[in-house]
Amino acid sequence: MQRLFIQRLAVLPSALTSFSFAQPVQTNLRMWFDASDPAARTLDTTAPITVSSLINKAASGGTISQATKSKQPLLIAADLNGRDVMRFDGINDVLLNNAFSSTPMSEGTFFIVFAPMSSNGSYPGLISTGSSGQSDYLTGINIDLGSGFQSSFNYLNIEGPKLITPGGRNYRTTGNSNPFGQWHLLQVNYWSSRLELVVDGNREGRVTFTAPAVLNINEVRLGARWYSGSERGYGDIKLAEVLVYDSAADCDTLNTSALYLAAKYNIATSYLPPRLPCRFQRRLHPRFLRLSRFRECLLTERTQFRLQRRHRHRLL
Ligand SMILES: [Ca+2]
Repeated sequence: MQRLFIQRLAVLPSALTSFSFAQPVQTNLRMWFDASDPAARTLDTTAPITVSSLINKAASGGTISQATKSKQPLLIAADLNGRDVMRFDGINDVLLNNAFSSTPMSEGTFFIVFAPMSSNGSYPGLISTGSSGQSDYLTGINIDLGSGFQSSFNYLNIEGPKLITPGGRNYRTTGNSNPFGQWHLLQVNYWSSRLELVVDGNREGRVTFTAPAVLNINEVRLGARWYSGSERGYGDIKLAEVLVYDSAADCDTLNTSALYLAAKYNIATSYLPPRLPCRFQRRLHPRFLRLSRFRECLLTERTQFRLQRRHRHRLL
């Protein structure tokens, strides 16, 4: 039985890595900032070349920008799988819109393709949102690298009004650490009853709660934060692309959009393709599904597996 299971599992990697998607799921997509897309960005071509604005490619629109050259992130051409990315300097670089939207999000699912380059503490930000002029950690969300000096990517802090333990918390699982300069696909679930971090498709920290607070997006920042009355927490990071859904994304959305980013930037992840073709689903052993860290989503696949077994004669 064990051998049979291994044989079945062995067919998976090549099958799974062949999946990729040309576009992320558009339903409930609230923000889509893509520095790799020449049509979605404005550059200041005075050396060094910098990014002065990014349009929101999601249907609701909006632009994040920076008029001051010295505060614009560098454009680094063909830096990641042949794609252009941005480098925020950790000193004063930020792209922002302080009148992004007055309609808050009840939940949020964030995907961020980024590389932390260093962290000297003071909560260097990847992304920050909140009510106008009010602290992100009280009115929106902040995803940052934490309060203290770090020598590797071993700390990721997530805060916001849903959180029951404000003041900083490391969502990287104890013992997990990656060198600075390495690219990752982060997924942050800021859902109605829980807040959790997924790094390259592997679930790490999680907090559950019942706070019904909304997530305000009057102000949106990439590369910095706003709290205690001023802009601060500049991140020394590279950023390629950000997707934000204003919902607890379903499994198909999670996996489709994650695989779109993973394939585009050639980042190894543990995401599974949604709705596997019948020939692969038949080979999925339930034990494999139980082993996965991405259990909720795989329950859908398991259900599909069972349904397909039951109705194989009709599906094949
Ligand atoms: Ca600068």
